[in-house]
Amino acid sequence: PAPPMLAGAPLQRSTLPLPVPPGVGPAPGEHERLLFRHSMPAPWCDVKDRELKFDIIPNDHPYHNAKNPRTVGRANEKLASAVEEVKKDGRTCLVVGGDHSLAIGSISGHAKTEPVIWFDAHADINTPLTSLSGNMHGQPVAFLLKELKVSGVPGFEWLKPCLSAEDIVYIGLRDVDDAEHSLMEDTFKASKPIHLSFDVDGLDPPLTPATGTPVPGGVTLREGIYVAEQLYKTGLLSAVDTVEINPRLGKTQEEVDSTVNTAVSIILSGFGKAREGSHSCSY
Ligand code: 6HN
Ligand code: MN
Ligand code: MN
Ligand code: MN
Repeated sequence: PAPPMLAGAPLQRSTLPLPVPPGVGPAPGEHERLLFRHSMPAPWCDVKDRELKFDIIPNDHPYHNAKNPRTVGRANEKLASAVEEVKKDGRTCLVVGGDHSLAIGSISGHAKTEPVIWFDAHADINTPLTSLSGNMHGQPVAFLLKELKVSGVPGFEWLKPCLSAEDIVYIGLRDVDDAEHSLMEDTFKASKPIHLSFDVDGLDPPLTPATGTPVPGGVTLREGIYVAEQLYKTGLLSAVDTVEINPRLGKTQEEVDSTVNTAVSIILSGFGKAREGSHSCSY
């Protein structure tokens, strides 16, 4: 069938850089295996895969509270270049993580990336100074915002903050640290290419049990799919991150399967699968 249209261009979708951050989450290749074992055929998508390999930097001492800054910084530098290449190729970019710190590279590589939809239980806007956990997955928004001027972090010398606070829309927030409250703003002007950064912990925990920081009271599957379908329908969805899927944290095979199946159904909706049945043209 003829491919559907996205933003007026023939659809050549789905490139999969698979950035599994070193030492964290599933073993290399595991995401890919899980994703393909569970994915339904998507015949309208022309998929081009790639897998990124990252180095663990020795003696990677914290920068203020931020842990593993060099390892995470250089991994993100590599991811940013990979995303940039995919976008130059005119494709929609799907990144399968990995934790949410990968959004620093993914969004930087996407560059003309306003607005960003941050789907998450968490605001991920701590700085190396405010973070209580030191975990980089709680800080990507701060690194990306021009207003916050995070600088001097080893491993991130390449990074140029590319977002303004008004470019970010949060969906699903329900676990925001005190220090994060003062840093937030929601505005949405949907006329430019959209970047969806989808943390599966934005959904209600029983849907995606295999994730690191679940928070009760999340978004239903119906609502999550609706968000992805509506973003697809704007014709402006230009890049998608799916993050915090960690099969090692599933207590049973069933928990792993439901997490992966949920993520796959969100991805398919963002790439044009409609619940009433998919069409070979947009609408
Ligand atoms: N994530 N606000 C907490 C922190 O450690 O900074 C939680 C971050 C969770 C990050 O998985 O979205
Ligand atoms: Mn995490
Ligand atoms: Mn997150
Ligand atoms: Mn989260």
